[in-house]
Amino acid sequence: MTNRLAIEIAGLRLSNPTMLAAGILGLSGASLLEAAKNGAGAVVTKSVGLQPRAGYANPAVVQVGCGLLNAMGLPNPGTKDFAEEIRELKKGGLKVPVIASVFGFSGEEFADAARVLTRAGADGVELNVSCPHVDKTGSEIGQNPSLVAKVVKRVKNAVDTPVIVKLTPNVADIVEVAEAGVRAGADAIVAINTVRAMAINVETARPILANKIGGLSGSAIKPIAVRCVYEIYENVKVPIIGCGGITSWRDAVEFMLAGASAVQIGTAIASEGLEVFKSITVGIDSYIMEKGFRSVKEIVGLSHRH
Ligand code: RRO
Repeated sequence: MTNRLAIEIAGLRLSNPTMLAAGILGLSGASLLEAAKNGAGAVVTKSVGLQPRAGYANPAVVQVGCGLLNAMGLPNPGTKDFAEEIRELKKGGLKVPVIASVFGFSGEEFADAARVLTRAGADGVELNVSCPHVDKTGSEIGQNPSLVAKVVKRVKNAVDTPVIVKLTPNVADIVEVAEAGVRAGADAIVAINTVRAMAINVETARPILANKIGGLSGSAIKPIAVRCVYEIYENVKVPIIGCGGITSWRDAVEFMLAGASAVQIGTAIASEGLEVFKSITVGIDSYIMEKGFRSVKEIVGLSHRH
């Protein structure tokens, strides 16, 4: 029997279009495996760089209206240690693609990190050029199309796996950045990372996050993310992975109608638990059956007909 939920992204075969987003549970092989066992069609690791980083002081996460605000500051064990996690994970029988999210402070660092983690068994790499609150990396690269192109080219020359670029919404024109990434060889795009934001405690008059400024995720950013996917789909040919506030199957379908071939789920795991992968997958399946489609592929970009 053919699986009507199966989808291919730049050569990666997903049995359903849900993915674990970067930064959520992705710091250990065991938690990535848990997400896969709960139905994720692919898993993305926390962003990992060449050197270990402690990240920012607490409070690093705060709940705000309709979302979460974070400034974790790229805490990670470094590629050398994390390569072991990936090796164990692959030995431990992971049945879905694992995508290594990598960051660096230069194109060369991105390429070296990507090389180490793909050699350890990662099936693809996601370039984090979009973290909104760490100096000299993340959105400082992702806000500049020529820097994005430079990083993508370096990584493409370093690895044989698909290279996916995760974009920041904190730009005037996300299409321009997406096009630069694709011209440089990106195989797919993730839209979007968190929206630069802050919260202030009115009793103490202090910014709540230790880093003061952070990134907003969750339902609050969903319409921004849908708009970004829609605009990118009109202008680039590579698959788009939607990310930003997806909590229900309706959200997932909305992103697919906007042009996403798959969706990443992050913040919703905090409120819904890992069951969210199954509930979204079952909901998408019922939707395509009820609407008379044979495959989930048929709904990708459908809203552009109107
Ligand atoms: O670690 C973080 O603070 C972080 C990262 Br790497 C990112 O890409 N997006 C975000 O909201 N936080």
